[in-house]
Amino acid sequence: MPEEGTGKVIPAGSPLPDRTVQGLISIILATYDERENIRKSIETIFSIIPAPVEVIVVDDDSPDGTWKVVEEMADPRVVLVRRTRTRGLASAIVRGIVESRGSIVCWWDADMPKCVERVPDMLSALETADVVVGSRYAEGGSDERDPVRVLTSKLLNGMATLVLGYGIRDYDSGVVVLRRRVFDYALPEPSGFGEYFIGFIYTCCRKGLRVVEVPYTLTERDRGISKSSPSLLRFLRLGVSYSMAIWKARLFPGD
Ligand SMILES: Nc1nc2c(ncn2[C@@H]2O[C@H](COP(=O)(O)OP(=O)(O)O)[C@@H](O)[C@H]2O)c(=O)[nH]1
Ligand SMILES: [Mg+2]
Repeated sequence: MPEEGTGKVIPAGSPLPDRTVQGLISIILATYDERENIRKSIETIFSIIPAPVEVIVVDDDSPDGTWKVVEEMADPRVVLVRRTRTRGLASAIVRGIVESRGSIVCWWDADMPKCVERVPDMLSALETADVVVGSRYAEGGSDERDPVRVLTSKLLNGMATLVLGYGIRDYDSGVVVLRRRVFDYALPEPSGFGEYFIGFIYTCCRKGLRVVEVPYTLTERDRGISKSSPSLLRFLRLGVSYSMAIWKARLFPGD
């Protein structure tokens, strides 16, 4: 697709173009077949998180019509991005970042309204940090999903903590609250499922940003099917991919 040139030169070392709305909290929800969860997730956000808040739903043309539910809500605080030309969790999060305007940016799964209850504490922690990760393994956190998923997650995160360090215990949490300026230092890699989180958090730590964990409890999804473990094969494949992401971050950290 041909690019339109503007002739504008951005000076070396400039931060990202600044269209930030100070004080606005942008919350990104990537969705695929979350028809049964999305309304409650959005309503919970507005009932718990202090305004001003914008919710950005990035839906990949879900066959179950998740996008339609959001469209019908017709809430001016909600931005809907319906992607039809690409798919994937990581690239959806990045698209949400591109659309966001808040000086604080957050994201988590669209199937877990319960985790929103921890967000006020995460926002308080952000007063003295750049990145706040919702952590199942910090003191007080827990994982109440089925034992196989809990064990796999513990093994992966145990390895990540050993290999990557910085005291982070939940390297693939996927629940985060951060300051927009973090994107001047690190951006998630827009490919794959939840692997992006490992490299992203590691880069934030490596670049000297203040990354802290706040405990939360991960429960089974309210309704619908998990996209990371709809089958044993997909689950195992992702396990290998997450392990590789840990080693890739350590051995080929990039700039
Ligand atoms: N936009 C988009 N979102 C996705 C895709 N796959 C999963 N998601 C969303 O990513 C989040 C995590 O997926 P989920 O099924 O909960 O995975 P799990 O938590 O590992 O069981 C949920 O909000 C999903 O709806 C995708 O291909 N595109
Ligand atoms: Mg989930």
